Amino acid sequence: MHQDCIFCKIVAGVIPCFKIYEDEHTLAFMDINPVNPGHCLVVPKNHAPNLFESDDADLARTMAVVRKISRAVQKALNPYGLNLLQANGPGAAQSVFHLHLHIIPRERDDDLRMNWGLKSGNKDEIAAVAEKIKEALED
Ligand code: DGP
Repeated sequence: MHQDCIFCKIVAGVIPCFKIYEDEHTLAFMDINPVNPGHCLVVPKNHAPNLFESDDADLARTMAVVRKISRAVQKALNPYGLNLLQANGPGAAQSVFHLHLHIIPRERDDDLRMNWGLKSGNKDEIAAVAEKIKEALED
């Protein structure tokens, strides 16, 4: 665990999150600043600051979980579309330096641009969407 890494703290359970899925190597949880409802993140538990420094096995496992969660999001929310996004470096608007994949459900005409402003989401709404995604994972 990296002392100053917020996602390491979430992985360790020191900071709470709306968890969707966890296994030995990977954690999926809701983004606290959702750009659209259902916006969630998948991280390897082992710290790597970005894609360049990631471990092959961790990356492969993370991507497998990204697909699993994306399927659940698709089933639970039936979005207009779904994007994956992964940022490397401040120039790419990376703000948390622990490798993570964004799963972003799209809404019709949401006019979403790649670098959106971070705005706090409504916690009750985030929790409710997390439950829907978790139910779809169990099916
Ligand atoms: P990026 O800008 O690509 O590094 O994305 C980081 C995302 O992490 C951003 O969408 C907001 C989210 N985020 C930041 N801090 C927290 C937190 O403490 N909890 C959760 N759940 N998400 C966070």
